[in-house]
Amino acid sequence: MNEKEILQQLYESVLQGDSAKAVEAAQQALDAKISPLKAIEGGMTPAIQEVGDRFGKGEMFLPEMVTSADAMEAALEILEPFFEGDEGAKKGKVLIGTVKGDIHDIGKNIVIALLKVNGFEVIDIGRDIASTDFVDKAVDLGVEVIGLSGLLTTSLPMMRDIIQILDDDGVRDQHKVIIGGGPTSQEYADEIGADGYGETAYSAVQLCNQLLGIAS
Ligand code: B12
Repeated sequence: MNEKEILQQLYESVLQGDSAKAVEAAQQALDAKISPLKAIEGGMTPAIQEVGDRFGKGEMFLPEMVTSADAMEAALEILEPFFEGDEGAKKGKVLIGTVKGDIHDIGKNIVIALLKVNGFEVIDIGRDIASTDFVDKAVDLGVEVIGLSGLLTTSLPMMRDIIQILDDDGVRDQHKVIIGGGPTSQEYADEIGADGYGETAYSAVQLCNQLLGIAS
């Protein structure tokens, strides 16, 4: 199979929610020396977006969205160990999680994998995390960057709250805050006073480099 066919296999397996096929296609991608990021962004992400669009239009239902998410996660497990970067460089600590009320974490996990292979120490605080927990943990661990992920419209106010709590606790200047996920935008980041917004996992790496003054 050539690259185009393998990416198509990844696309179809996620769309169909076929974990076995997704795992097989992920392995084929590695064998064909397709970079994990290309396999994700060129094959699986468009498929899961299509699933979301169909769900939004009422053409697909929750159980199908779940099996598609499972297929994507199964393939990611195969690909993630093969991300390439400069793991040796110790660039700084990033705490990242999905905000309260939101359990979407596929995107967050990709961001984490990319940050790690690009030399950041990453603390994954998980998903559906209370705003105060983000702040407490960030302070305890002395992280340079706090990454907030959210895919629901209702996640947006949580991001605002976290920045407010950092302010109230007098520690806002000790941590950079970056946001990402479907409903977020540069405009929203500006509105709540976040330090950055990233549309993709790679942009999370670029943002952290920029904010910490690291040449990339
Ligand atoms: C998969 C999925 C699920 C899975 C999640 C599994 C999991 N472990 O994550 C399941 C089936 C569990 C699920 C549940 C629900 N979902 Co859902 N889901 C999706 C779907 C189809 C794909 C999300 C995804 O994984 N995308 C792939 C990844 C790679 O992309 P990503 O998350 O955007 O992340 C990338 C970037 O955004 C960025 N990024 C992400 N985080 C961060 C953080 C930082 C700091 C930075 C810089 C960058 C960054 O980098 C990532 C990699 O490039 C979306 C549709 C969509 N278009 O987003 C709906 C969607 C998000 N879900 C939706 C809904 C409504 C729900 C439910 C409420 C459904 C229900 N009735 O129960 C529940 C919510 C449960 C909850 N409390 O959270 C809606 C949200 C609507 C809204 N505006 O609020 C969407 C948009 C579908 C739709 N069109 O209606 N969902």
